Amino acid sequence: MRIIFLGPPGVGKGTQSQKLVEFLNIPHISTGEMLREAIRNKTELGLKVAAQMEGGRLAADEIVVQLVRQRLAQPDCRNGYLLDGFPRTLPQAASLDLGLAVDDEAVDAVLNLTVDQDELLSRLMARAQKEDRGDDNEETIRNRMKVYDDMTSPLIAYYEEQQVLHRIDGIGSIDEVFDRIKTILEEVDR
Ligand code: B4P
Repeated sequence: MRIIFLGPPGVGKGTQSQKLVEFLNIPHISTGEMLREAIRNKTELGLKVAAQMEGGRLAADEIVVQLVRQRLAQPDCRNGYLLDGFPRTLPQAASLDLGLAVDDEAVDAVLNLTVDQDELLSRLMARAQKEDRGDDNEETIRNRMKVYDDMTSPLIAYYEEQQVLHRIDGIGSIDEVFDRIKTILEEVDR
């Protein structure tokens, strides 16, 4: 299956993606994780994106598209993949539609995970206590939510029009949310 996880920062995309890739045995492609790794390793690309990410802004489309293009060209992506946090802008979505994936197959499902703003903020503030991420502080989090509203939320209408969008309530335990996702994917696969 070819799956996209969509949703605001902190909604639980990364958490649910980890469970889903294990369940479906497909590669997990998290652009956030790839960018953080580049920053940790101080690569040329990492140095380019560090300031944007730490300010809560998005990395440039060309950089992220290039990263995803290289990853999707790997042989393990031939039979499906899960894109976690990509696309995040309309130009990124257009590049995916224009054949970013080598196999050129359309996406089977776009999972739009939702929770309210207060819950997002509290999850991200809790994550800030556990993980040392440069983009988890209150000011940056609010900025990321605005960036999501401006740049990423238009993708909901984009994928609704393609009739592949599925809304999932992200409130509840991690396992409850995962059960909802499995139910939807069973229907898609029928
Ligand atoms: P991401 O790494 O994608 O992360 P995220 O949106 O902040 O979080 P996610 O939704 O994965 O939440 P998580 O599971 O951790 O992006 C980080 C940054 O990378 C972006 O701001 C941007 O700068 C850059 N970037 C990434 N992709 C890009 C792209 N395509 N283009 C440009 N820039 C890009 O969950 C959050 C917390 O909630 C965790 O602590 C978790 O334990 C908890 N949680 C999860 N589920 C829960 C539940 N059911 N109940 C209670 N808590 C829960």
